[in-house]
Amino acid sequence: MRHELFLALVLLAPVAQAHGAGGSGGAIVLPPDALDFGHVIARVAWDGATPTAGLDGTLRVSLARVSEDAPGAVIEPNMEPGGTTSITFDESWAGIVLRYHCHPHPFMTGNVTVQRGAEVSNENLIVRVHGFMYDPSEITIAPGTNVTWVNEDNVNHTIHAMDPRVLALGIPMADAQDMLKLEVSQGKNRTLLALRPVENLTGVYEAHYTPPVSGAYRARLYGFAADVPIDGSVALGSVAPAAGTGPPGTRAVPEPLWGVLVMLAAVAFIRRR
Ligand SMILES: [Cu+2]
Repeated sequence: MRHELFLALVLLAPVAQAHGAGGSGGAIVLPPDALDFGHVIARVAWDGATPTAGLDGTLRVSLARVSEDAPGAVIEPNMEPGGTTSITFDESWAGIVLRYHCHPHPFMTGNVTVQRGAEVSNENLIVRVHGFMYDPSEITIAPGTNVTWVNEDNVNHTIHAMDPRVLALGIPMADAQDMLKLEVSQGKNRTLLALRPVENLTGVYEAHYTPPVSGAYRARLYGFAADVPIDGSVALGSVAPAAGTGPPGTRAVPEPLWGVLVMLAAVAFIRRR
């Protein structure tokens, strides 16, 4: 009897293992700055170029739930490195906002607004897919415009439409806004920022921040998203010195000067005694 049980366990173990590991389907390749919390993937980055000290910057936080059962409508199932996909948005698209994302990287989101009378019309608009982003991610075009996505990354991407099933991929604000904190730090300076939703993009939030000084900044995202505990930090890159402060290095001059002054004061103090 015991032998039978043992045998059953030995035979079933690989099955159970395969079942557990098989849930993810294809391997998900995440960009180096993605924060992987298991069922939730987060990204925190400057929205646009890294700002200059003293100038307004915007941080973008993208949250996505990893879900294998919500693939959405497939526009491009597999765009290999160097591959392209084109769609002509004809008159039937007028008034429609097409929201899309990359299935293996659900934090990659974009949308196409098709509007009669829009400035961009009757041309071929290129959307570059690079650095795990669609660029530009939001476009407004007139019917008749052709859009071509070009994959410049060295991993495969997809274009999946955000139908209602896929909208569940983004983590809604009611959950994220109240449960998540975004802290930006530089040296000993720490600032807690409020997250605001980006209109029309589920799971994408932004926070406005003016870096006070130049230097290397980090962001820490912590709390809960979709009941998953979140705590991770990413480098935000180096903020450039404020414009008009001269070449780099000039600001470091006062520091050694202070050192000399303190030493002179110390010598004077000791001599007096
Ligand atoms: Cu992708």
